[in-house]
This record gives sequence, structure tokens and C-alpha cells, in this order.
Amino acid sequence: MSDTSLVKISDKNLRKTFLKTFGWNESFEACWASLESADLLPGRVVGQEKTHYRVQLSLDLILPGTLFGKDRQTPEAVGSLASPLIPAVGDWVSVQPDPHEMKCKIQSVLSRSNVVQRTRPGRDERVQVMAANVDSVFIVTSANEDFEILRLERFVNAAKESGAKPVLVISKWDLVADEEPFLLALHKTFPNIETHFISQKSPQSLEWLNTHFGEGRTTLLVGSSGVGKSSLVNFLVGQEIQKTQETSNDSKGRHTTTSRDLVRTRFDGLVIDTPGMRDILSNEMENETVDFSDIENLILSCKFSDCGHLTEPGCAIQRDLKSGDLPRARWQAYREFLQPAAKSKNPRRRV
Ligand SMILES: Nc1nc2c(ncn2[C@@H]2O[C@H](COP(=O)(O)OP(=O)(O)OP(=O)(O)O)[C@@H](O)[C@H]2O)c(=O)[nH]1
Ligand SMILES: [Mg+2]
Ligand SMILES: [Zn+2]
Repeated sequence: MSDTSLVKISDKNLRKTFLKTFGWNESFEACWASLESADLLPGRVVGQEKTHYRVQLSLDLILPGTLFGKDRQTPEAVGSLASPLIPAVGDWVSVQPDPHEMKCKIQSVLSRSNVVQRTRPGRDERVQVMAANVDSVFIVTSANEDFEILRLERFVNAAKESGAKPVLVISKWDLVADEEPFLLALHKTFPNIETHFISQKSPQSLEWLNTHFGEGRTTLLVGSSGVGKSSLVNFLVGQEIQKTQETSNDSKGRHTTTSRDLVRTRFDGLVIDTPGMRDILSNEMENETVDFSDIENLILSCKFSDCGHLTEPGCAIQRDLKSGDLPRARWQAYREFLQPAAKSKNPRRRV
């Protein structure tokens, strides 16, 4: 870490500006006050890809963050709501910066104001936190075959359950020949949900975004792959920071975005881009290549940090495989994911 970065993150005024800009509020402040925080700094998790985190520590400093040190401790939860042990994007965390290695260690997760989560249907009903401390959720769907009212309803309900405000964003409006069926269906099912029709080709259709974002407000984008979430993020930031890509026509689909990223918009406020997700009720076939957080979280509770998950005592994977809580197929998929070169009769599907 350069000396200037160190000065910046320890400067009180700069810290204040950073915190305000990134959505810090009184309840985080209260939570922070309860911490023994002499050598810790508050940061917001702005990136998550599997167990790799990126933590924003000042307006212009983001450090890679690890969950635990050699002692493999999971971070401590502070406060009550959800008492998270595993941070998600959007979480406020306390970190110990490591100036030599240019990284930081996540020590604790501050009490969340809310979480948006998805459910894996099945007998164990696993839930997976998509993002924490979210004010609104843009449910993005393109005005083509992706448009499906029942699915949108599930997203709207998940947003409502989280306490965040759902906003329907119907994208690629430039491709629509007949607007009527979309308008009718939306009006019938979601008369009270804020709805916007956007096209990246029409600046007018994007004007409402000027007023949506206020300082520190966090908006999460969800929706299928290829509906234009990252294109929207690029517009909001005013720069091509996220890769976007034409979706393939071979019905296999593919994810252009593979991580969850929180960035600051040029309208103030923050936006979280996510990998495409067709449904909030995930079925096992979807997103397997990009999201194994259920397994990674499980591995954290194996007794030994170098557990091979075969015959070691205290292995959480073996335990859950035995009980059936972890389906064998999913474990297999995870192992194939780690060794993509391994030949498999059933190549992993990319959705
Ligand atoms: N015609 C039209 N195309 C658009 C619009 N917005 C985005 N696209 C195109 O749609 C394709 C997919 O856009 P992305 O922004 O990568 O989609 P995404 O939702 O981020 O996809 P994932 O990262 O895979 O989840 C790109 O080729 C974009 O240029 C729009 O308003 N109109
Ligand atoms: Mg994307
Ligand atoms: Zn194990």
C-alpha cells in the first residue's frame, strides 16, 4: 500500500466522505462503536467472486480481502440482524489492512439493514444471500422471450421480502414492435410497482435514472443473462467498466458477468451488477459455473483447513453428503468446476 493510500484511509475527513458516499448510516455507526476497533477500519464489500472479496476502504482504494488468516477463523458477526459470518457484496465489514501485501483481512461483518436472497428449492431450502444493505432492486427483463410475468412476480416478491423497493426495468424497448401486450400484462399484475421501459439507444428512456440514485443509496440489478444489466451499469457509471456481450443464439446462453460488483454511479448512489440469473428460485442447473457459495460456505466449517473432504474427521462435506443435505451431483459439479480440464462424460453446462 502506498504511503498516500495509507494517509487517505486514516484521514478522518476523507474517511467521513467515503463512508457517506458509500451508504454508511447511524446504525452502522452504532455497530462500529461497539467494536474494539483501534486498529481496524470500516470498509464496504464491493466485489465478490466465490470466496474472493474486494473491500472499498476509501473513495479510491479497494483492497482484496480474505475471510480468515492462517488460523482459518471465520469473521465475527457484530450486531443482531442476520448475524452474518460470511460477508456478501454490499456488506460493511471491519478489516485489518496489510500494508505490505496490499490486501486486508476481514475481521467482522457489521449488522445488516437487509439482505436480498434467493432460495434453492428442495427439501433443505438453502438460501443464498445475493447482496446486503440494498435499498432498491431493479428487476431487469428484456422485452422479448425473456419476459415472463410469473418469474417477474417471484423477483418482485423476493425484493419486497427483503424490504428493498422493487423496480421493474423492461430493457431493449427499441426492439419491440408491439408494445401493447407488455403494457397490458404489466398493468394487470403490477399496478403498483414502479416500471420503466428503457433502451440504451434512447437517452430519453434513461432520464429517470438521474433522480433514482441519491447519495449512498444502493441498487441491486437482477435478471437473466443478456438482458442488459451491465450495459445499464456502464451507462450509470458513464464508462465502459463492465464487459457486455451479445448473447448467443444457440440456447446455451452464457454469462458475461461472473462476479458481483458494487460501483458508484455518476448520479451518486451505488449499483450492484450481478451474473445473470434467470430465476430467484434457482434450480440446480442454473448458475452452477458461477456460484458455488453454498459449498464454499460449507467447506469453511470443515475441521481442518487443509481438509481433502475424503476421510478426514470433522469434514462438513462428507457429513452433508451422507445426510443428503449436499446432493452428490452438486459436489461433483463443484469438483469439475475446480478442474475444468478433467474429462467428464457430462460436461458442465454453461447457462
Ligand atoms: N437492442 C438493444 N440491445 C441492448 C440493449 N441493452 C443491452 N443490449 C445488448 O444486449 C447484450 C447483452 O448485454 P449485457 O449488458 O452484457 O447483458 P447482461 O445482463 O449484463 O448479461 P450477463 O452479464 O450475462 O448477465 C449486449 O450485446 C448489449 O449491447 C438495448 O437497450 N437495446
Ligand atoms: Mg453482465
Ligand atoms: Zn472437508
